[in-house]
Amino acid sequence: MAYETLIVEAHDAVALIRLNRPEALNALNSRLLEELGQALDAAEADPGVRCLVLTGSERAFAAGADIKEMSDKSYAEMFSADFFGPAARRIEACRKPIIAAVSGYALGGGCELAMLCDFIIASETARFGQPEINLGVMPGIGGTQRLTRLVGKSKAMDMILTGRMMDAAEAERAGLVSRIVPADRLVAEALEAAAKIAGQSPLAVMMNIELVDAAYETTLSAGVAMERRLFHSLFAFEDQKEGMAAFIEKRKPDFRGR
Ligand code: CO8
Repeated sequence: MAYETLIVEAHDAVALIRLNRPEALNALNSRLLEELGQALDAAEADPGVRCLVLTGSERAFAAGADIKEMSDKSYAEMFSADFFGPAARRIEACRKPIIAAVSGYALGGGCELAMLCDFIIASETARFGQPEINLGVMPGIGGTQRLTRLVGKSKAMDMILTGRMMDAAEAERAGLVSRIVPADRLVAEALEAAAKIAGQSPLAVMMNIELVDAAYETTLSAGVAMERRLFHSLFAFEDQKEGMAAFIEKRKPDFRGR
C-alpha cells in the first residue's frame, strides 16, 4: 500500500515504518496518524510480520504534533474529534512489538510516540523533549504520565516545565532509551534487534509485552501472580515444547506461533 506520509518496507519478518514528512520534521498531523494506524492494521493482519521498527529521518524522528494544523482549532473541534485520542489508542493497542529507532528530534508528540512503542533505541544524535510549555500548552499523548514513569518525577518536571531537551546520553542514563548506537547504524541495529525478536515465539513475545506493561498498571503481588499464571499457560503452546526440545537437542528452535 502506498502512503503519503510514510514509507513502509518489509525486511523478512520485520516491517520498517518510516515517518516521511521531511518538510515539517515529521510533525504528526491527522493524515500521518491515520496512515500510521493503517500501516499497523496491515502489519498486525499479516502473519509474516513478527516485529515492527518505527523510525523517522536522521534529522528528526518527529518534532511533535503539527502546530500549524492545531493552532486555529476550537475547544469544540478538539473535544468532538477526541483529537489524537483514537490514534494514540491504536498505537498503544498494537500487540506486535514495536521498536522506536530515534535519530534527531523526538519532541512533544514525537517523544510521546516513541514512548508508546515497546522500547526506544537512540542514535547518538537523538534529542528528546516535551516543549509544549513553550506553546502555552502541555503534552497530550501521554507525556506527563509516561515520561514520569520512565524517568521519575524530578526529571519529568524539569523537562515538562522548562521545555529543555535531553541528549541521547542523558536519556539513556535516565532510562528513557534502552541503548545508544552510532547514527549511521541506527536502522541496521534496530532491524537486527527486531529480527532477533521476530525469531522468538510470537506468543511468548506478546505475553512478555503484556506483563511488562502490566508492571505500570498493577501492584507487585498482582503482577507477579499474573506472571506465574501466564508462565504456566505457555505450556499449552507447541512453541514451549519446541524451544525446550531445541535447547536439549542443541539446535535452533523453529517457533511457529502455536
Ligand atoms: N509542527 C509543524 N511544523 C513544524 C513542527 C511542528 N511541530 N516542527 C517543525 N516544523 C516545521 C517548521 O515550521 C519548518 O517549516 P517551514 O520551513 O515551512 O517554516 C520546518 O519544520 C523546519 O523546522 P525549523 O526551521 O524550525 O528547523 P530548526 O532546525 O530551526 O528547528 C526544531 C528545529 C527545534 C525542532 C523546531 O522546528 C521546533 O522547535 N519545532 C517545534 C517543536 C515543538 O514545539 N513540538 C511540540 C509540538 S506540540 C505537541 O507535540 C503536542 C502533542 C499533543 C497533541 C495531542 C493533544 C491531545
